[in-house]
Amino acid sequence: MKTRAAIAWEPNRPLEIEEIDLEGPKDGEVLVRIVTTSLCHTDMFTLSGKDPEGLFPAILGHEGVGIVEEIGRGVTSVKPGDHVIPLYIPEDPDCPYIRSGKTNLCQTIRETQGLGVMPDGTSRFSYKGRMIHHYMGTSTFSEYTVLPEISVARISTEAPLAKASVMGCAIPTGMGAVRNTAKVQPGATVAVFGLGAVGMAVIQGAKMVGAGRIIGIDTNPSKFPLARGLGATECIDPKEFQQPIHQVVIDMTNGGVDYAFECIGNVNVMRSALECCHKGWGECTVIGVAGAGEEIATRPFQLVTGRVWRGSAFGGVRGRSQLPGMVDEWLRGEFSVDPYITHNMTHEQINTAFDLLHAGESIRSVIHF
Ligand code: NAD
Ligand code: AHE
Ligand code: ZN
Repeated sequence: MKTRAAIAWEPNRPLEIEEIDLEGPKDGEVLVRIVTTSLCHTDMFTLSGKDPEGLFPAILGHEGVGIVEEIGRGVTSVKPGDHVIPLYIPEDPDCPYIRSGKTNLCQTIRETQGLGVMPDGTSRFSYKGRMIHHYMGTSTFSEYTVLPEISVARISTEAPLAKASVMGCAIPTGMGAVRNTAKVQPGATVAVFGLGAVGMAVIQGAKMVGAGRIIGIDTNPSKFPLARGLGATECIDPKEFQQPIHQVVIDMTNGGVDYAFECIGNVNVMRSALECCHKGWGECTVIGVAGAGEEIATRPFQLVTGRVWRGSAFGGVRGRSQLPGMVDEWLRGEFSVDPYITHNMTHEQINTAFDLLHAGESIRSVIHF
């Protein structure tokens, strides 16, 4: 079949919308019509050429929602008409990682996903006979996309598809990092570095679990009103201080925070986020994604004296078994996705979404097909 898709031909080149060829679902695969997709910083990161796994040409996009149109042989858990969120971390109940109960990092198709192909080693996308890579196993910047059955989460048909794309990455990532990874305790003091959609979801999650103080930190103060609206008790701009930001936070909190989250992808800030944690117990969760060759550093003494450094992917959320429940929380009014959606646009305007995110002017742009 044909589908209109935004092709990333090479790093740092605007996406080009073309009608491309899409092969139908093979065994164990599903064809999904994407209704909306939103732009996450990680798509921009990969387009920048800094992603060691970045492959071109590719159909980017991993934060979306759609409707199952067709299923391949052997697919039993979804059917045409089901509303689904594509999962860049699948959930295969037979995966030893999933069976361990210790992680959401299903490895069943991780290798082929990283190579930009389906589990059988081939791509479903092509343009004038040239193979185009899948991205993160999802490729939601296409009107139609093909995914493995284990890479879709069936959600309530009550969820408005015009908004649900943000449940494909930002919100579960931030909220999940608070609840599943750091397990933030009621009354805790929390520092959130980076107030994009992910940082905002950390703030919202921290408020939901009853954190006492939530300190939002960003070099772009235009993010502060929304951060406060979602639950930040204070917001600070590192540029306004003479001292390093970790020291500022330590001074504000009588020795450091209980939990810090890095939601930027800056290795220097990852160090600050660790070092603003309280001696003896403070825990830093790294969510931001850093470029090829970049490394984190600190004095080991920071860890010896009780601080913890850990990371979180997709908020530790197991997509098929836990994401539908998070969508239900949204539908019950336990949180709102509306504050995250600062812009709505058409597929043709997708490069504007990149420009807005790059300029720090959007939280999430939702692209409607
Ligand atoms: P975003 O671009 O919307 O937000 C980043 C924020 O960081 C911006 O508000 C920016 O002003 C701020 N910032 C930049 N440099 C700063 C500095 N030195 N100090 C303080 N603030 C600074 O991005 P996003 O979509 O919210 O994603 C955030 C990060 O999380 C990215 O690295 C993204 O790739 C990553 N991410 C990871 C996961 C995961 O599962 N681990 C999931 C989604 C996104
Ligand atoms: N490909 C990059 C890493 C990118 C990365 O860390 N991806 C996160 C999700 S970011 C969503 O916005 C993730 O899920 N990682 C787990 C995994 O298995 O990829 C690199 O550095 O190679
Ligand atoms: Zn993302």
